[in-house]
Amino acid sequence: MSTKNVVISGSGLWTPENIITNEELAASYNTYAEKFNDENAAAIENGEVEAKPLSSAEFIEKASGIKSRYVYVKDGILDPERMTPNIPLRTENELSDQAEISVIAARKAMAAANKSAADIDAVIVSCAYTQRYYPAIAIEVQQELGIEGFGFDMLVACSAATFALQRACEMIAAGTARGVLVINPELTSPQNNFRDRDSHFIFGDVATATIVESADTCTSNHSYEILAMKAATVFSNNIRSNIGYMVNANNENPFSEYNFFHQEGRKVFKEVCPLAAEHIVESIQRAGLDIAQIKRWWLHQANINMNQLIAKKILGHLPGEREAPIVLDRYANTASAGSLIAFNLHHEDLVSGDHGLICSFGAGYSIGSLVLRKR
Ligand code: CO8
Repeated sequence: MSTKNVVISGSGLWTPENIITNEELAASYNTYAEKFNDENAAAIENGEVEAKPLSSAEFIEKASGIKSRYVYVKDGILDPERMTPNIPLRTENELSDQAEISVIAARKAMAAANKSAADIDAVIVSCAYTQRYYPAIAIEVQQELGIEGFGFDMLVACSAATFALQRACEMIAAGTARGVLVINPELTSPQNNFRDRDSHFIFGDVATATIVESADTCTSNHSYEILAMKAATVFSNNIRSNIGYMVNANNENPFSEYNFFHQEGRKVFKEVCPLAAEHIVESIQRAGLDIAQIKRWWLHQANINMNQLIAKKILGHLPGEREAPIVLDRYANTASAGSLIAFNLHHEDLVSGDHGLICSFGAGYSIGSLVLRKR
């Protein structure tokens, strides 16, 4: 199936108003850890309980490149007695949290692409977690925006956005939809274990949206032909989040470490970097291009050292800020949305004929890429 007539024609970004700095996060975690250690001093002393080690803002920035993150709701996260956002439950008649942020990003993407609801036939909400199983968040968004046709949710952790864009591209190429709205409402903070020193700093909240359509209908000022796409998955237990609909039946504590996001960060780093580098090279070959022809690298935003290692492997040099823009310093890891935040903020300066690559890599493991050419 040729994808050459399929274009990305609009991008939207919703950024939460609330910021948490590394300093704030480390201070709150350390208060929690010191209290825990005080309360368990005797058990720690005789080896029954492990002391909680302390965190530091310096470590976080050095190990990850993250300086701060945006969160949907800040209230509760920094409270050492709670350490999770305080998000009031909405009634079934209210717009759900994820639909609300999806709609904001979607409207921006539709405006950028000069599209109205009547031009869209399908809505895909694709992210690391949806806040419920059904009705699909995508169908709620579809109704809110007045879109006819169909919508569905899909989950592929870090590669949810790239995998959904690929499905959208296939729909346009197959003629089963005229325009597809892909949204990635990444509300990671409720699943982030802020009591875990190794991961409390990793994630942030955001929503991105993208319009995919045929070049024949495109009237956008900034549009990109999809020259090639590639998706790959390899099963790994090194990044897991076990919370799910069986939690009651399992008679387990829903707030146990087992249920929250957890990872073997070092192993992930070592295993994913070579996989991603190899994948990217193949994807560019599939587009019939050379590495040197790629002007902009919109890479997954999990860890700056990871991005530098992958880019250096492929390019032979460390990429500059314009070549491979970094947004994780402000946004942290936003699961699947990171590469699309980078795309949203850093694509308008490209000129006709310039090539770029969107690539995600992470949990699953999953890797997804799209090679683009500006029209
Ligand atoms: N403060 C101070 N010191 C610390 C801290 C801290 N917060 N954490 C660890 N340390 C210490 C360690 O104890 C260790 O000490 P020692 O050397 O004495 O043993 C030292 O610092 C180094 O620790 P690490 O080896 O753990 O540190 P690294 O340098 O490897 O960095 C990272 C850790 C940042 C986790 C890094 O390994 C990494 O980024 N790995 C890849 C991670 C990645 O990409 N994961 C993907 C996750 S996201 C995803 O896939 C999608 C899921 C989406 C949903 C999320 C919802 C919540």
